[in-house]
Amino acid sequence: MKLCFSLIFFSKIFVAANGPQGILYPQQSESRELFSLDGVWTFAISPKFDQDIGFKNQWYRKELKKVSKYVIPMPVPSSYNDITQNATIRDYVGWVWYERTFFVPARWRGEQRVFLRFGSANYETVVWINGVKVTNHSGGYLPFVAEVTKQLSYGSENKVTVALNNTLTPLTIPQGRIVFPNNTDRYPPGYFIQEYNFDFTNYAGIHRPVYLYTTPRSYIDDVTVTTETSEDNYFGTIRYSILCQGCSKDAMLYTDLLDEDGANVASNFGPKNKISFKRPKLWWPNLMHERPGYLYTLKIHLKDGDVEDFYRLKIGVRSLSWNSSGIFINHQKVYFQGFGKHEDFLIKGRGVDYSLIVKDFNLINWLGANSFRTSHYPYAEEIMDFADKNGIMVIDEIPGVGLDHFGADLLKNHLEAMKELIHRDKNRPSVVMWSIGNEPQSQKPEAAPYYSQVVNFTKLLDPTRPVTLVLSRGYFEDKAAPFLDVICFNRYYSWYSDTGHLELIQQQLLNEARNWHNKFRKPVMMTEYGAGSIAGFHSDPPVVWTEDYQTALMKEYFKGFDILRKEGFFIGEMIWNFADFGTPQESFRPTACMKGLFTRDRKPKMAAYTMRKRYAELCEMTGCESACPSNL
Ligand code: GCB
Repeated sequence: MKLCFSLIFFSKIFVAANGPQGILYPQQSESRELFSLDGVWTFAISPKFDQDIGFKNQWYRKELKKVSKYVIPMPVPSSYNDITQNATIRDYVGWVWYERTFFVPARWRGEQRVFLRFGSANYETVVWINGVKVTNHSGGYLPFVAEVTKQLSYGSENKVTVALNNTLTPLTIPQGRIVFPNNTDRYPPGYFIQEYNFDFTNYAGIHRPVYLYTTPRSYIDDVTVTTETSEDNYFGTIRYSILCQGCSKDAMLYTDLLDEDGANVASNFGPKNKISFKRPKLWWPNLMHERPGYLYTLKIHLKDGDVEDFYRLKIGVRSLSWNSSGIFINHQKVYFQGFGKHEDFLIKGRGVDYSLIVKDFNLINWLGANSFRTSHYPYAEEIMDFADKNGIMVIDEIPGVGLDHFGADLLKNHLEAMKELIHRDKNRPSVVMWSIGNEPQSQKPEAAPYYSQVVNFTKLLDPTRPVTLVLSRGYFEDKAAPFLDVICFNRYYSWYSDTGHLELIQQQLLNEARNWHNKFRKPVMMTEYGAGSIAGFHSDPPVVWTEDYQTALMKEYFKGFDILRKEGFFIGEMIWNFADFGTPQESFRPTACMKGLFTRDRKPKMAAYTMRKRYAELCEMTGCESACPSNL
């Protein structure tokens, strides 16, 4: 393959100014070591009415078992809620404490830097190493990292302590509030409840892997990659910029582009450059090509005097564009066939678990889907890796679910979360759209300046992807849609409205989708529709909560979707939800939200078979024929 160098060979190396700025996924390489701190940690909750005791009494300087009467083992990663038989722990709102010890090899002393990285912890987190605070983080779904080189003891035992608080307030993303009822006849003194504007369990804990990893003193701190293809897809271009930390001005950066067999496709150097080459193996979404999800490896080599660092980033080469009626990948129009999901499972709650990830991607392929939305928060990097590899397009959503008032302080936190999300996922080919939230009260006048700022900020950070916000207010009252590239809307015709009247679905769906497009002249897709069903409940004719009703309802939507698709502006259908998922206790929910195609433990309901058939037929109509399930 021909290699084309750009003109910016010798541009000055980018040296990060104020400490680590990157959040690259930790990896082993010729120059890096990686230790997992996952396992069973020690855990304690704070006394309900003395929430600050751990801070006042400096629990992080002591052993938890010496300061708390009730110390129990707790798996990491996992939510803590469903691990014990204790309802107080399940429903706990406030500060909990985690602790574990670990050894650090003596050979790490000296020339290495050491970092501690959490994939996520929900929500407010403070971390100490050997009693010294090393970092804190707000937000439940994104990674954070601290350099701990100076706080560690080398060649001996170390202790990490984490204080974590799951309380949601009007200023957190997502919002919540603590409510103290004032009727003392009915509630004991100090009684309160946590309320929030969403229906999924606000699982809490250290949810994603915890890693300790090393880098050399000078190291590759961050990489940003964008790709494009020529109109005929004959040329592919990869642009990259690399941020180096601790590097001298003479440091050199080299890049090799490797294909999936490890063969070198092109090489280049410099901190900011481009690689252009002929006949790229493109990253295609599932169903649009027989070989979806092709990934290259960008091997980065830093040489700073006698210090060397190596980092390998998986990248997909694809173009992405949009206009008023569609989204295009590699210059071909995309039709989304997928669902909203949740990170949710029995016992572990929202904790990362590879067996569930692999199972879910098997089911995604079995269904013949090409996409999902990370409703209603960013999913684990381990899940996103599978989306990249499998050619599953992702609408990557921030945890801005159900926002109902829009002040400057909230905006600040929203923008921070957006920044962290884009920072984490900017290089992923699977991410084809940013979603800046779900179902806000976007009819309020304050929603207009608020969302215009979130969209502008998002576009400033990443102009290469379209931005959406998932809407539930009517097209006639919504104030956020003018700022968006794509209109996503959620509706539950014949479920939450006109319950039982399946005959109304088509009319209501067609009217509403057309009105969104006519008013705003943007591509439109449906990001939620569906009905609850309890596996094993049946009736003919169908009634609500039966599997029969759920599938009958889906079929009415399908008829509407087919009409809309032919009108050119309607770009996708995502059912709610992939699987049943845990909710807070509510009298109208039988332990979970039951709108899944699969049960919570991934058994197919009738709806799963109906969807599989639908997506196979859709593929024949919109996908690449030889990539459709029936032809594989
Ligand atoms: C919605 C929400 C989703 C809920 C769903 C439901 O509109 O976006 O989070 O789970 O409705 O089942 O009520």
